[in-house]
Amino acid sequence: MVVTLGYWDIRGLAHAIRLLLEYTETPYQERQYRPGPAPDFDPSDWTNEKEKLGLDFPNLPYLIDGPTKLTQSNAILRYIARKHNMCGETEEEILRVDMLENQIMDLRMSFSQLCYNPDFEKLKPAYLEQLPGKLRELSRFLGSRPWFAGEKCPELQGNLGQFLQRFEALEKISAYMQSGRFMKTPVFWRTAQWCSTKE
Ligand SMILES: N[C@@H](CCC(=O)N[C@@H](CS)C(=O)NCC(=O)O)C(=O)O
Repeated sequence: MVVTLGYWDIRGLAHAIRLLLEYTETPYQERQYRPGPAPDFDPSDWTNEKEKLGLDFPNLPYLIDGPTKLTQSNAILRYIARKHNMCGETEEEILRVDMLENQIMDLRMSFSQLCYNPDFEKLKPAYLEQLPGKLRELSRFLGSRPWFAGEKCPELQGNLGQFLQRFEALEKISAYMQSGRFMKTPVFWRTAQWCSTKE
């Protein structure tokens, strides 16, 4: 059965879900919601449907898989991952997945808070100052393992960079990235100060 992924017409919180759907060869279709033009960015394409989909906690992204309807991006990722035994097997693996899920969410949220802040340029130096430390933690966590469970940044040239190369070289991911379905940009919604338009 084809699952439906609903989200805005940006990468945002749906990107990891799209990658996982592609990687697991899950047949899916997208319902991409499109806000109206500036300056109002009318969200009614979404809000008109929001309460009619039978979602317990109506939000974007959502995934509808037959009778199963869910929101919360990490719950969606875990739902797909569980079907393919990708949540870790040993206690150590499960713990690494749990920690990483939340650590990455914190990193993404601090980045998106910066990108949606009207004082983006003012706040950027402090953000960039703490970023290498955060990436070093991530790099240490990956260590010499092949898999976990912007600005020029040397931390991304070591094992994290190689991890990214391994990830993007996965057959399904590489095919997706070369397909018309892949969304390089925009990463954020129309009101963000960084990467809110299509390149
Ligand atoms: N914790 C939620 C956050 C969801 C969220 O903030 N969604 C934003 C887009 S990134 C949205 O526009 N939601 C639609 C709404 O609030 O009606 C998740 O991880 O899925």
